[in-house]
Amino acid sequence: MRDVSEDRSQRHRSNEATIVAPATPAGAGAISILRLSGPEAFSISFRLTGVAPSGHPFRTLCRCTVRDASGAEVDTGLAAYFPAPNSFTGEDVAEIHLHGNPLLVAEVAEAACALGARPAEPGEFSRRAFENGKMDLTQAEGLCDLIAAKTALSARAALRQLKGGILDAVAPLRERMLALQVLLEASIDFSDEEDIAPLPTTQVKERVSELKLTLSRLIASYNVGHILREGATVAIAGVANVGKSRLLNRLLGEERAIVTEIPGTTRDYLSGELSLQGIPVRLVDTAGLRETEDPVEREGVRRSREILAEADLALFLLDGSRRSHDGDRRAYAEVEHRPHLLLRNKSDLPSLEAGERFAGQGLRGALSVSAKTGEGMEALLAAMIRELAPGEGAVFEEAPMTRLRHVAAARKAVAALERAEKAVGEGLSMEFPAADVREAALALSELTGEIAPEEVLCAIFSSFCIGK
Ligand SMILES: Nc1nc2c(ncn2[C@@H]2O[C@H](COP(=O)(O)OP(=O)(O)OP(=O)(O)O)[C@@H](O)[C@H]2O)c(=O)[nH]1
Ligand SMILES: [Mg+2]
Repeated sequence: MRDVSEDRSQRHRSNEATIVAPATPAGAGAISILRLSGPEAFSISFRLTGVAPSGHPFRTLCRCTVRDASGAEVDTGLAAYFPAPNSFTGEDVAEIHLHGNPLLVAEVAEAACALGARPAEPGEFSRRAFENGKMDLTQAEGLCDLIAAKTALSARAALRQLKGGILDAVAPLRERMLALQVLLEASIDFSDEEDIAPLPTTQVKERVSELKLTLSRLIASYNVGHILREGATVAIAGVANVGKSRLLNRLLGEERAIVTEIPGTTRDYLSGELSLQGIPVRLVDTAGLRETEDPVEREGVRRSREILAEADLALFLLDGSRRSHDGDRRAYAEVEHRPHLLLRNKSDLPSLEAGERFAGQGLRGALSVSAKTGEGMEALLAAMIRELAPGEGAVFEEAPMTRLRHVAAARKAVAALERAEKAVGEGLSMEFPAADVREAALALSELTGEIAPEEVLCAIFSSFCIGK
């Protein structure tokens, strides 16, 4: 893992308290690990296990008898010591491996507290790692996401973030901003000295626009990043009776939705989850988009529109066994300008209009599928992956932005750079763009947590589980 201790050593604050918590989940298992971090971690562990830190090589496990605070035997186990600063938290860390009975774990944790430790708060180990410069805020988030990832691909993305992927993209940008700020300030200070040329405006503009471009690429990576972290919503849309529900059932591999030949069967939306080659997907079947007098169906259509508005991708279905009509075109107008795939369903039936055009495009470009026989499903899945994770290889090599927090900070930086551009364009004194560029750099410092406010840090770390 990338160590950022130098960047943020000023943040270091010594934690007086020694904390203790199980590092393994609650419940019975082969083993459970109790972790201690802080100035007393070694001495408390020594009292509990009899393993002297000085008499035993660091970072290796040593067999021991575990005792409670009164010295009574509780278990046989293993102990290991990780001295500061080469530990997860950057402090002295001791691990005691016990047999996996929650009662034993609670007993030994209590004994540790009797000897001077206190129970750790949620995320407190990670928070200390962050405070001690072992990782930046995006890496801490990556750690949290790695533990929570629902698919292997999500886990890989979280791992890249944990290893410093976002930090590696953002830190050099901030350096470039600070360097530009210095140059701009220099041109103010020396503006009355004739032999020092101020930075030409064109060069300033060029540098600012390069920075903006890189930031906008990072912001765009959120499209894939948030899908990897939270999963994508894919909505199935189209007029009544085109086979939306049957397609949902086909893709989920179960009879989830009611399918009938009666138009208007689906009134409410319903959904199921699937993994699309590792991309977590929530697939939503919606009520057919049509004007109707029936208040129940009308409410269903309204909800469908809401789902469509927030979906990452829409699968728009036509019934390939009949000519498309105005209703299809009106419904299509609702998805046309959002990410969507056009599908011609019921390919098992004879097609009436092979050369038909729809909404200005040849229907030949539409994917031909049959929810009934499964024909065209592989091509459909491949197309969905292409839409949800464009440039799959390239994007997945990097660590995309995964949270709105990242995007908000990057947008703040872009806005500041735009102000700088404007100031330069208006020929204002260089101190104005210099201040704007500095503000952009500060926004990136917020992203990595260098200057994150306490509430932000609390919100992030308290969402971690105890022992993390
Ligand atoms: N032959 C054939 N029939 C299909 C196919 N897909 C759906 N159908 C039939 O078309 C009719 C409508 O299917 P549904 O899945 O209920 O259609 P829907 O779009 O969900 O309809 P609403 O819920 O009313 O909006 C049913 O009789 C299905 O069996 C297909 O690929 N081939
Ligand atoms: Mg339906």
